[in-house]
Amino acid sequence: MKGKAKGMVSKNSGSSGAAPSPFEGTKVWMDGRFVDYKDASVSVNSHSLHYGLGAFEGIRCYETKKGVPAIFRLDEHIDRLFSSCHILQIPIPYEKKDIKDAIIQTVKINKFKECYIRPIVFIGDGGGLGIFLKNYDTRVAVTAWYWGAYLGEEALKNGIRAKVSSYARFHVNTFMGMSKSTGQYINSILAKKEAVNGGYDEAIMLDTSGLVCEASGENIFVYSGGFIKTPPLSSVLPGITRNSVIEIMEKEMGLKVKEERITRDQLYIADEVFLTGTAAEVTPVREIDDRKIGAGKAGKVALELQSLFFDIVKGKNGASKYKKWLTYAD
Ligand code: PPE
Repeated sequence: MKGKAKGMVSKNSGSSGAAPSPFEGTKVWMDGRFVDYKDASVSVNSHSLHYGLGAFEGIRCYETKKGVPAIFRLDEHIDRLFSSCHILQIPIPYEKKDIKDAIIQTVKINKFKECYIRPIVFIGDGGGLGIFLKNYDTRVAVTAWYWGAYLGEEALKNGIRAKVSSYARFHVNTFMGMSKSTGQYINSILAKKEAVNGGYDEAIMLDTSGLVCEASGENIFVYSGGFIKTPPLSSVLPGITRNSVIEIMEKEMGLKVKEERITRDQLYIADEVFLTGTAAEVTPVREIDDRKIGAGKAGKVALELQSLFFDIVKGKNGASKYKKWLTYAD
């Protein structure tokens, strides 16, 4: 994401040398009304803080050709948030349309041109603590801030170096992976830290039987022998970017996408590997476990897809047939 927007962080600003908070000065929708970011606080005995039960979304809003910001696939993100809560048995005291409206208003009230939006459903302290929760004090907040390229602009252009993690992705019967729940991200945090400490950009996670699942915060795709492959939904988060790029590759690039199990060594010998996610967008992978992938640089398929993706999210260049994916915040 390029361009200045409110809340953008500048590495060099601030006399102490520390980057200012990207959240400072923003307004947050919390439990039905807007409050200043500094007042959007949570009790130390919030149940979610202690045990990690909560659900969230990450949604991007892009500046479009029209000059009006557009939220990408808002309905699908709201559907996934409600599905997550259904799986986790968290009652939400709002209708989907209330949350949709709260998200649109959050973009508008903060006058964002581009931003990353984070709706979160969590449990407050009203029901007390303890694993058995009888009375759910469900809280809902929508925050938004400027978040540039997740893995850096360089990563989008030239690709990243990834490492297969020593941490296994959780078993399908552990955390309920179809839900985007807060607590399960401990697994991703451990893997990401290990990868970055080892000098890599991102961690690729295998399941408990050793097959490829996804990266710490992205779905994974392989281009090999003229086909695109990606692991089936039984082992990965049902990524909304994953779903979008499958449609773009099939309809715009004439590629066949197969959802099938992938082994670690199939990654090494692939022509291309790339990651997709709301935050990471379409990021090529140029190296895995110190082995070059293809020519060892961002691949042609990944870069073409990335360019189509950016046109679509920004409502540019013949993207009109994808306008169903954009909700204008005007
Ligand atoms: N897998 C995981 C584990 C994941 O966290 C994400 C999103 C995806 C796949 C892609 O899903 P989607 O965004 O719907 O295409 N990760 C979010 C959080 C990143 C973060 O650091 O926080 C995101 O991209 O917003």
